[in-house]
Amino acid sequence: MPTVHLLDYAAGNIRSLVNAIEKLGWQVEWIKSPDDVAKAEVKIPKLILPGVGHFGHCLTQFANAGYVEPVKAYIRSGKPFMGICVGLQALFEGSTESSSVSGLGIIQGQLRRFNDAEKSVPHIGWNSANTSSSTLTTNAAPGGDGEQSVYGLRPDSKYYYVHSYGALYTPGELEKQGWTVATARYGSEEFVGAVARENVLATQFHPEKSGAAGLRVIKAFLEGRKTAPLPPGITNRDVKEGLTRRIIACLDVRTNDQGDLVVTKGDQYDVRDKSDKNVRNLGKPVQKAQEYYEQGADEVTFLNITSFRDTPLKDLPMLEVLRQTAATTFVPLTIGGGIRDTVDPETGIKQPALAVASLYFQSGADKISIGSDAVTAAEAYYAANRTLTGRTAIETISEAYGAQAVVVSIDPKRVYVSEPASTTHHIIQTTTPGPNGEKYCWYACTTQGGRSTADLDVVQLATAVEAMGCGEILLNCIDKDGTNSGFDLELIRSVKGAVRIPVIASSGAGNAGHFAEVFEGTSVDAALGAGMFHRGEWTVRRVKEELAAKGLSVRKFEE
Ligand code: 1PR
Repeated sequence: MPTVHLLDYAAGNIRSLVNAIEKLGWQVEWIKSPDDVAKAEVKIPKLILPGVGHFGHCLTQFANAGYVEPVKAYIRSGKPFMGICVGLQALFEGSTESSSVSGLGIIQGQLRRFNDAEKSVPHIGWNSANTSSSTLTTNAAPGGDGEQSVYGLRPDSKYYYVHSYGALYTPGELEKQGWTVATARYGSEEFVGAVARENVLATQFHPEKSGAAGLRVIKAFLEGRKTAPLPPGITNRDVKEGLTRRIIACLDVRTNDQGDLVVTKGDQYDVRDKSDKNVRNLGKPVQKAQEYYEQGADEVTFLNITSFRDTPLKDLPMLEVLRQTAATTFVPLTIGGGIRDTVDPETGIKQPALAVASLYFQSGADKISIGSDAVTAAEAYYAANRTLTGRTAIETISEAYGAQAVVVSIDPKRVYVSEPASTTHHIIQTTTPGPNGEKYCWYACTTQGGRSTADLDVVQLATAVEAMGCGEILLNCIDKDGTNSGFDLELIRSVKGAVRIPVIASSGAGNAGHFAEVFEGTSVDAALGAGMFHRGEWTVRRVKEELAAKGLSVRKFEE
């Protein structure tokens, strides 16, 4: 089996990259010290520099381990080199994310944070990497008559991005340095999605998480195919569309009374069948996830819904579910349930939330989702006059793996009031009055799957976790869960109005029209469905087809 070398300098979840490379029939060898790279002149035919999270954190680790000069020398030697995400950012001179830390300076330029006045930051989701014909003519060596694709990049494909900082694109600047550039648009900002020059390819997006389109790019790099003709009828074009509408399939997982780990689904969080009282069994987690991947789901989320009873360290089957899914499902995977400081049942030793999260990341998760513990942390934050301790699960995991890896899952339920003055909580005026005709409500945050309710409203929780370094909110709604009556648009607008990080709408989806309604009626960043997919009433593909017919941009599944 041919071998590619990966540089291991503690740069976050790299399991998926290994899975993608192995799927393509290559094997991975790890570079564990700068000496290994120095020997590269003879021994290392191809090198990949992965990276995720914080520029300063990654580059400091990288520099402290002594990699800067050996990697620069490797690149100068002319051997194939690929950088991914922070691995692309590392090639620049620096980033405003950590002005005191230097990049490798192979590309002249600085990275800057996206402008969050007009859009959510981080930029999370599927976007383009388009090489305009003009850049190609200047810098890539065209072969044949037709239009050329650079390293398998195609203008009709979408790639998975997750980052807050990027190389904002100024036409001609990088091209003058000899780079061929593929760009994407986020809001009004155009940024660099990928660059290529001589022996170097670097992508801001994660090819290992970008389905068949991403695997094609990795394959082209591994096989040394810098350019290839585009399929007939497809031409390079300037970037236009921007981020596509993200559709997420969610699997609530638990052990049923027979001891099997099953995908289940509740009605307003009650997962037991009304007649026989058994836990609803809607399928096997790994199989279901694979189905949704093949239907074109942009992400898959697993929620271990009973882990509050026990520590997830005991939930080894869940880790196995993740491992197996990550081996064949090349889209981002999120896992939630039980992520908090805990005690290892085997040893009695305290395990911090970061250790629990690390287990999940090593098993193939790209993001972890925190529910109950976020509520406890937010209550402590307000009790201490909005003081951050640096010790909460959100803060420690965000610090180590980056904000984009930390989702907070909120389980709110409506509390109706007759008069706004009757509570200090964030009130909305509702078009769905309460049982006694109340025209106002607030949303109380719950823990332990709705079993316990906190005196904390959803806006308080969302703003607190944003301050702690959470990168995305998964906004459920107990009143809407399993009702097939559409998302709670009032709830979504109120949370979107309070935070700058992306928000995923969840609970209530029953048909494609509900997805269209939430995307057209709110500024939400992604929408999630569960029951309608599990029961086979809708496929993700059909939902996307209907959204596309309404003019909403979606990613199509590529074989
Ligand atoms: O509190 O950190 O241990 O995490 C537990 C996680 O499990 C939380 O994210 C919490 O939302 C979830 N959870 C706990 N109990 C339940 C339950 O259903 N009894 N499920 C539960 C939450 C909600 C959604 C669901 C949507 C869409 N599931 O994710 O998939 O409501 O459903 P629909 O499209 O069918 O309407 P911790």
